[in-house]
Amino acid sequence: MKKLDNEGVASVLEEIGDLLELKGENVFRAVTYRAVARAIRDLREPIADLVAQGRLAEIPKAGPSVSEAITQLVRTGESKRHAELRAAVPEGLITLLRVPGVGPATARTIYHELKITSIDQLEEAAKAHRLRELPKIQAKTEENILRSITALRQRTGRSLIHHARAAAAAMTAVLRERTGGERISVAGSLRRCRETIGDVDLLVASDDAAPIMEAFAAAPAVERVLAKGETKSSVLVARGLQIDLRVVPPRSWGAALLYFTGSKEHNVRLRGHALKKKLLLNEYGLYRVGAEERGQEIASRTEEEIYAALGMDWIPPELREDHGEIDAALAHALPALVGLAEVRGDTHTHTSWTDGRDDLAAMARRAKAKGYAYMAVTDHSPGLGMTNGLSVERIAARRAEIATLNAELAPFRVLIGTEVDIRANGALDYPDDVLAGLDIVSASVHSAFAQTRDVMTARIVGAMRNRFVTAISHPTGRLLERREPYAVDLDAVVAAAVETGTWIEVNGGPERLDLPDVWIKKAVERGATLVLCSDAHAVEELDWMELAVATARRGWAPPEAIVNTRPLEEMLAARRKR
Ligand code: DGT
Ligand code: CA
Ligand code: CA
Ligand code: ZN
Repeated sequence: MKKLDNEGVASVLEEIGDLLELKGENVFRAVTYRAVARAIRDLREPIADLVAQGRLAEIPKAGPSVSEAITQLVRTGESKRHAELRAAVPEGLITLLRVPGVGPATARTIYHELKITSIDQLEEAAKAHRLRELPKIQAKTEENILRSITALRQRTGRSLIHHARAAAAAMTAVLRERTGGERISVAGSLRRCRETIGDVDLLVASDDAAPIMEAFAAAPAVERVLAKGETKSSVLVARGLQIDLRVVPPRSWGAALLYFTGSKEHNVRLRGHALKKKLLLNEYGLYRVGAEERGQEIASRTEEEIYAALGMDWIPPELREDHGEIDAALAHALPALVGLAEVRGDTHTHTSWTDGRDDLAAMARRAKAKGYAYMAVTDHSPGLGMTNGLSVERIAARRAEIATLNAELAPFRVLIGTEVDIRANGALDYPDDVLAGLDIVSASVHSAFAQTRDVMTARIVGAMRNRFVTAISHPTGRLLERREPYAVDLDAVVAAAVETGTWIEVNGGPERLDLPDVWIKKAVERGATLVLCSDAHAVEELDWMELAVATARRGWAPPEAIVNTRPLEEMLAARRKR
């Protein structure tokens, strides 16, 4: 029996919604299933507990038939309604729906009019402009579909870091509970906080591997056991994510953690450096060449003692990419990297006034509870019709709400800001006199991504030259595993940041992580000012600041390069443009 967690239940309910719509049933039924799916994703406890305690009525909109589906999914891993719908809807139709931008209505039209049942056929038809001849499908939709198919093909199968982190945390909790006090750590790319994760690597120190292997394979999140050995096992969890577990002897903990954290390139360089000192480094320890057989290691218990025996400072995992960190560690010249505790506020957040889920009061209270001194609310400008952008009148109304909140939360401060659209022609979506009255103005590109590199660069740099623009948001526009960055000359953007004093955002949204790490390093070297942000659209997403911090650390950024490590007044003073 396949056990489903909250994410698993939510995705089946979402698919029921899609299937209902594909079948042409009442859309409101579909909307209900999707709303409940979203509520389950947002739950802070296992849906199985709600089922067990008869508390499904606590989920808004979960009527009798939705509740029945949830109960069946939790108890058996399957839902009768889902199975019936799958049987009633042709497979080809479901396939078309996998293309982002193809909703149920479009899928039905394409399927019935053109008898298209595969993504290859859909691509062919779009290229031949046969889609735009269909009722209710415009040329623009056809172009979007073609772009989505290209994006689908670009997917590497790597996971976004927040999904990998959640899976690793859940598994670590299970291992901790079932196996006692052993040391447990993530390793691999997740410990290095790479922007996407191939698989999760977990490491446990113990002399008794068998019970740990058992607990791992039997963990609730496991969908399939790929391999189960004496000291190494692999499983699949939700979304096709793989988790590898290795159990290592406690005396080799440091050497194993070093080895399995990688990167491979870092390890290779480190071993080469060891060999120059006639030392051998492997996953068990550091040895004098020739002495490894006798098991007399020079160092092995901690990473610190191994690096020290090699004459180096301990290297933070985020830097272990062979980007110069080994030479810096030898010279005792590694940068002091920014840490989460140094961040004093979040300057890019959204609320239910535009496309956020939670209201400003909830967002501000959570930001304060996180220990911040300030939070800027930066809802969208009206250019983004789809996100219900704030008209100038609505901004004005917002000030009263902010004043009330500031009275309640003092000394914490809510700042009024905007994420203002940079229109295709380079103009900003609010006039200067509106921008002048705001505390934080973040400018960003959300449209016309296909512009040439020169046009896009001029568009962005032009916005940065506006004296009221505080920061440039998500500068490359990439969406990891979904959309390539637009063409833009980042050298010119960094130069403009230095010249004008505009901050460059490091957006912690797990799909963005933008500015990317390699560019952060260049921007810091050239003296640009960075600002770390969550871009949260819901209270729990304020935690995405952690990912902005991780990305900044991967870019070697010290706290001095980051404006929101400063107290409120200093941060505000740093908005002055040159
Ligand atoms: P990923 O999973 O693609 O996001 O990237 P990693 O870095 O987590 O790679 P993974 O899972 O294949 O291996 C985890 C670590 O184990 C890796 O960072 C370094 C170490 N490792 C694995 N295979 C080798 C190898 O053939 N040589 C060396 N030196 N190290 C390896
Ligand atoms: Ca890995
Ligand atoms: Ca692995
Ligand atoms: Zn935003």
